[in-house]
Amino acid sequence: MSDELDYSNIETPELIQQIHDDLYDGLVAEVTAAVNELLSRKLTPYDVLTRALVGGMDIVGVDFRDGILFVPEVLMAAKAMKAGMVILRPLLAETGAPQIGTMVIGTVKGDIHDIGKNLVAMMMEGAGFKVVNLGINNDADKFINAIKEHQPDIIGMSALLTTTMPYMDVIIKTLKEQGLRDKLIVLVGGAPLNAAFAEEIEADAYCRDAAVAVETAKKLIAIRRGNM
Ligand code: B1M
Repeated sequence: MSDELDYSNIETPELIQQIHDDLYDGLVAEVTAAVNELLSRKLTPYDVLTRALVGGMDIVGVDFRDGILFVPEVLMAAKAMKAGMVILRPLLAETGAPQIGTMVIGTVKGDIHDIGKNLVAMMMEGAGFKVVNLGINNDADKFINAIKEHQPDIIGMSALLTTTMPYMDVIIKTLKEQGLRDKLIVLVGGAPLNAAFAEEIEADAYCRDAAVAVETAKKLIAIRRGNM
């Protein structure tokens, strides 16, 4: 139980290392307690997110790729990561920034990876955007319906698989067919993507990570509104 875990005697660099290990082992209570301990030491929520949680998930990713970890273990790691994100979400959203615009974001059809997409959603909320998070496995109709309902300034699409990233092209083509493309800023992201792919499918920008997504969204909104 997290109440029984006392990390107060561990130095910060070792505690970050401990989170990497606990995330790897899918230990929800331990990750929760260690995240709270780091926050109590006045590390920013963003630092805890990037150095402890994202850093830990990077290690999981390498061992998954190399066949050292398998899907059940990675799912447990993802659960531990999400437990940490639950603590950080309100803190990242608590900046009091004025609302800048609305974003509809989702992982595309065939893809169930949602950790990175949820991070982007959290960081966008923290930067003052209203975010409508469609979740995973979204086909073009789901994006179109959400656009009609929420009238966003931006849509964000996420894909983590080389087999699902081409579906972003289908969504952009559908937006064009429905006369919606030019009204929107289209941002794409996910580990297998790059700027050349974004250009090829005529997205407005590729975002390497959540911080870049926020920066890019703010910049492109300012340009659209003639403030730059
Ligand atoms: Co999956 N998986 N996975 N997986 N998984 C990868 C992506 C993989 C690279 C692992 C590997 O081999 N090294 C590999 C893909 C290979 C490829 O296509 N090139 C892979 C595979 C093969 C699979 C399965 C096919 C495995 C199987 O079943 N045999 C299967 C596919 C299921 C499906 O989607 N249909 C599968 C399943 C799973 C789990 C369910 C076990 C789990 C997902 C749990 C969940 O998300 N709820 C999982 C995980 C956790 C991973 C890894 C290990 C970690 C992904 C992650 O969460 N990273 C991943 C390896 C890796 O990426 N290193 C892997 C942390 C996250 C913070 O980073 O998602 O990159 P990331 O997001 C970043 C940026 O990319 C960017 O900002 C984020 C924050 O900084 N970003 C955006 C992301 N989306 C954005 C959207 C934007 C902007 C920026 O919009 C504007």
